[in-house]
Amino acid sequence: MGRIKFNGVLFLMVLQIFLVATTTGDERFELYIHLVDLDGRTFNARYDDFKISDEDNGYALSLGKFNGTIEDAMRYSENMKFTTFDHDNDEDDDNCADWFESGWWYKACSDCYLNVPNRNLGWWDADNYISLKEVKMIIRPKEEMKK
Ligand SMILES: [Ca+2]
Repeated sequence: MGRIKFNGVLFLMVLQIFLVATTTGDERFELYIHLVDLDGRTFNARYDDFKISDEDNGYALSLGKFNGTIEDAMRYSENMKFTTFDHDNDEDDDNCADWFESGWWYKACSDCYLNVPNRNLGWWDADNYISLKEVKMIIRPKEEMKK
């Protein structure tokens, strides 16, 4: 199973391009995250109103309501701006993007690590850090919520 090595900016650009290209107004998007741990157990985390603010607001994250089979670990990053190597928007004394070699909506730093090239991918579930061998982030229109 290969792992795509996005740098933070590319990752953001892909997200932004998708959201801009597909948003026609008041559509909402669901973020569906599929996780597989080292023992092959699968989990999912779903957020029903995934949004990223514009560049002027630092691509801040908002998530909507959570549903899933694991803890709501991404919530910790909600409202955080995106941090990259050259834009330290996190609350840590250092730059979390430097530590983890990738961009993310870091706070100090994160409760989930889904985009880290040289460390274990992982997700905090209560007091357990679940190491992951596979992560998929899927963004799809929330059809039933269209006005
Ligand atoms: Ca910092």
